[in-house]
Amino acid sequence: TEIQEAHRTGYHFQPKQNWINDPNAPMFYKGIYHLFYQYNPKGSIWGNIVWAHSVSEDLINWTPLEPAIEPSKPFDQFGCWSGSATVLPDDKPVILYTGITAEQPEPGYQVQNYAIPEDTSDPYLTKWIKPDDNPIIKPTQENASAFRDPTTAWMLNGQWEMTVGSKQDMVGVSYLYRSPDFINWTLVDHPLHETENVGMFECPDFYPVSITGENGLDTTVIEGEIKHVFKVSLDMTRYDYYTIGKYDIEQDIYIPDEGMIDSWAGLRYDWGNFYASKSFFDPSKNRRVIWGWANESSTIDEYVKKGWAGIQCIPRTVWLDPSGKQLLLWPVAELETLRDVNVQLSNVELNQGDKVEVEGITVAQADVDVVFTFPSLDKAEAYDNAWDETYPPETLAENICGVMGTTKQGGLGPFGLLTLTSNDFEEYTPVFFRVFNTPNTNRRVLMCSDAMPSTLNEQEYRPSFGGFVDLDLADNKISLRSLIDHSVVESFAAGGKTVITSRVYPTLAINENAHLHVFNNGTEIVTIERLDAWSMKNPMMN
Ligand code: DQQ
Repeated sequence: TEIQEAHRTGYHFQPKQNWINDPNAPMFYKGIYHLFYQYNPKGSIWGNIVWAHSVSEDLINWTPLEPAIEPSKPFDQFGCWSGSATVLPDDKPVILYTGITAEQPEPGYQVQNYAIPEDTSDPYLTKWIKPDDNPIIKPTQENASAFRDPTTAWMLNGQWEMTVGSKQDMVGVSYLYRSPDFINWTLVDHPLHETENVGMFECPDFYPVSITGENGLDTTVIEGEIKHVFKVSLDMTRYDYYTIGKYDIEQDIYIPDEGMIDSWAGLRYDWGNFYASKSFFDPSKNRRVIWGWANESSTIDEYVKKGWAGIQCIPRTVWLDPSGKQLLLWPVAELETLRDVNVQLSNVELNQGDKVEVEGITVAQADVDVVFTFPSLDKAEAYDNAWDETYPPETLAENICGVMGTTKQGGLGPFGLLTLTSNDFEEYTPVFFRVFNTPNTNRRVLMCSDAMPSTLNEQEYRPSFGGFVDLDLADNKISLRSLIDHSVVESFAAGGKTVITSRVYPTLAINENAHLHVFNNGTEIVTIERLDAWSMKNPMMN
């Protein structure tokens, strides 16, 4: 049981016990942040799903309330699945969610429902009512078992619009609905968007981003100096993919920008364990924030034994990269209030084979921010073109990370952090870069977060997650921030260009027996220009 306790996170969102999955209907209302989430009140595997509810003033310290929405009526008696909140004019929040009305056809007969607060003057929105005119949207015969996760609504030509995830065979479909009053909804004759060969669109998210700054925008903004983001969670690969494009309000469709890859090989919020995410606009700080769920990577037996499963990743501010070609994601600034003891390094040279230990903080619960520099790209190792033939585009980065781990010496890299390291390196979770010499600049910088050596327990799922970082390296510099929290390592490269979350279960590198090192295993010298590492305090966590 000591190990089970050791794997619980300190500052990541989780309830006291039991299973959690998707974040639902995040919102800011009368000074309070709300997070609802899919929760099994009866155990630590998926099932009996209700909407659990917690509130916060800072997105970091959380107080639990009673579940907001639970199965009770014919329109949701077999489950209350994911959905979203919209704050209507006059400060009236409404939740749209998927109700399961029958167990057949599997995984359940799906309708869309609404719920409203009993008392809108209560900033905690403690009690929710499910009116009797539910369900407000029924599926067709064909999509009854694949018709779920309504989005936050926006307004077009004086009517509300929102979209619901679905599929037709292997085509992912985002059905569009329209309503004058938020209760009577009609299906628009064409979807907002559809994508071939990807399967079910789970948890779609559709929102504007500014092309002139980092500020976020309310979902009702549909015109101006903006682009739109369309995100879906694809259940066959279990990643959150997005494209950037245009919401064409004449045709009422979303059109990805030229050059966007609208498939499994497309852009991801996170190249690791991060799913079913949902964003919201925070008017108090003028930002858009994304919540995403990180499932366990251990066996079901282990969830049952430890009595809990699943965490929410640290909420991330999201905005458009100045290139317009991708998003940037960065942990919300409030996380920094948990920073405690600090240690720093500066101008430390790492030769091939060097490991420098970072001591003096609680490295199993830490925030590490580092900038690496190097003299030039001259020693970058050759990119092997055979990889492009061998691996499918959607797993290319991960496959290269798998074959070229930290122990294979390179030219410029591998270099980076060895997190959650045991005394004699029996266990370590490396987060690192390898730079390749290739004419394809999109594949020059590879970031890896490798769970393979993370634990001696070979039962665990230990993927070598990877993603490319779209960076020209003209300044011979790259930054890395890792949030380490016992069984999770969330890492952000180059200011949030590429993000990877890994769940890991060390058997030795736990609590005070965990170490942190900075390493280089390339022939080129790499300098730690600056490193800051902090112990992280425990917030109030449910
Ligand atoms: N989880 C919910 C569904 C959603 C899926 C059920 C995504 O509404 O499609 O718990 O993880």
